[in-house]
Amino acid sequence: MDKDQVAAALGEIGTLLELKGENPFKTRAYHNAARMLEGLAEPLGLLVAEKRLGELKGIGDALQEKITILVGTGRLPYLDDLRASVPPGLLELLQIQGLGPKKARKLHEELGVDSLASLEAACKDGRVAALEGFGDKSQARLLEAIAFKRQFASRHRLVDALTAAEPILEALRGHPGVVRCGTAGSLRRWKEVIGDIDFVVSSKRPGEVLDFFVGLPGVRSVLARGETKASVILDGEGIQADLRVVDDAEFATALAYFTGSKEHNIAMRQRAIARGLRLNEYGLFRATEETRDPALRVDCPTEEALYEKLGLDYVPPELREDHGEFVAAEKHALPRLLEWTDLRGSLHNHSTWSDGRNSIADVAAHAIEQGLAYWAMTDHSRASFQANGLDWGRLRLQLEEIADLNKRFEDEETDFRLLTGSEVDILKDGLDFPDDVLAQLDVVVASLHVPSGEEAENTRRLIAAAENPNVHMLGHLTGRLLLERDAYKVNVQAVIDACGATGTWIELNANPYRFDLDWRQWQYALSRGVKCVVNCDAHRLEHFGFLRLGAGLARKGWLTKSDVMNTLPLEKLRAALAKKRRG
Ligand code: DGT
Ligand code: CA
Ligand code: CA
Ligand code: ZN
Repeated sequence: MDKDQVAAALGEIGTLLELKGENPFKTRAYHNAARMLEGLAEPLGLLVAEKRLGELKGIGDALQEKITILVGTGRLPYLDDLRASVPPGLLELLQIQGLGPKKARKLHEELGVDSLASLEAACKDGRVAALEGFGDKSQARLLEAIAFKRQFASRHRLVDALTAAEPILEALRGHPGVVRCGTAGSLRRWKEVIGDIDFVVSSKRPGEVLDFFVGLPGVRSVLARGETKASVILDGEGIQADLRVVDDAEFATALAYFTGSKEHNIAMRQRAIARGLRLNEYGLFRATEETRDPALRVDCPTEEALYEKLGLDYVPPELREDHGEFVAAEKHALPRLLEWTDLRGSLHNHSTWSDGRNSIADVAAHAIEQGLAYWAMTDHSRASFQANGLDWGRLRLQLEEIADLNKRFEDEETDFRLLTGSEVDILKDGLDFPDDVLAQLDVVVASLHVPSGEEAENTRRLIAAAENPNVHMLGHLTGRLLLERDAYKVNVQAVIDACGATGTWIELNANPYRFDLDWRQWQYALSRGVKCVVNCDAHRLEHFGFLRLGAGLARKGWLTKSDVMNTLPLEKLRAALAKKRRG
């Protein structure tokens, strides 16, 4: 274990001791030691090896011993025992704003509260208010905090869940007792917002794998640990992760079951029943009753085999939402979905000219390194003054800089090209640049940054922008920020219709806060003949990674390579951009 992991373990001990009502000096010693280790300049391993832990302030014999064991073995039986002695629901209570270990303990001892649900019940019937040290106000605040946690803290943006899940999946993969493993649930379906992370593992030694899982460095606390499953809270945002361990013969059906969605599963079950079979998390069985009898098992070594047995083409996880995938899979009519490597560049991006972090030269160098073919610089227009939007004077200078850079790429025989452009603001009465300026730009993205409160008004402005022949695409059409801000009021279908009628493309903004237009709208957009552009809306180099996220959301929207304009090679893209202008 490294020092951060040891610090986390000590902090957890402190918290658990507090929950148990241990003497405050003792609990504080653990928290102080944790903080001290976090700030430690020397490698902790070295201090341990040279037996110099005692030199550290506040580290007595007991702590020295525990730190030495943690560094050496990565485990601490003392902590395991401590965890087992505290009801898992109590730890969950600590995630409630304004509820520390002391109060949680009191609620537990006096009212028997041992979970969020029982705390909520105790608040609702007034028992918390009656408790000494709480009162009406704090009861009301707790209820609010519970509601808030339900609504937000238990939901996470896809990118945060992916980031939390990836190292754990890697670790599971590396465990010798693991045969196959994968993520399941909404994460595997690439939902824009995730409740909890689900892992499925096949193994002959479930106990060993579960021990390994609950002891992983990224695990903050253990909510439940059974014979074949466990639930934990991960470090960072505190995302919950569930792990199920199954026999390898059950792996494919378990993976399918826990991938969901629930709606998709229900339809799968119905199809099995219609064939005289039974489908559950343990397998597909020749039976008319619930069973787990291996003798009745229809061999399904892979998900592909399972789908085939039910008369279906393989349905990619992104499409498992019961949004028409069964009809298509039956008729061999599922689309061949976009791959993120099909994307050759992004057509909506920013640089230091407006509110981006990196210079155009640095952005271009990075794009070349990533093997991309083009990258449009669409900095903000002047109405976005808070984002340092460009007026025509500065835009003209930017065009010169881009021309110089492109000249250099040409001289160096690099195929990559920068495209000029603007993310032009959609104002009350038209666009922020006149047509003669827009006509000089390679790429024009029109975005509504300051919406009105009226649906009709927002819809009117967006349609007017779509009708402008100089506008290639609408940016982040609804303005939503996931888990932060709802979409502004807008008649999305009417705007899509206008885009269809005018040949205007719609962006799938791949920023993980946005994923706008929503995946649920693309089938309708496709039916109106609207093309998509998967854009990073990059403000810094790390945002290039959004291409992969956005491509997943495009897949979820049933989009194929030919539906997405930025899969085109440069010359074809230029032709398409020009054609859009000719109408
Ligand atoms: P989330 O975690 O809220 O973002 O959404 P999911 O889809 O990951 O849901 P979760 O974690 O509760 O369960 C994982 C999958 O397990 C779910 O997609 C389908 C399956 N599942 C869970 N409960 C049920 C159920 O009651 N019936 C059926 N048919 N499937 C279920
Ligand atoms: Ca889940
Ligand atoms: Ca789950
Ligand atoms: Zn924007």
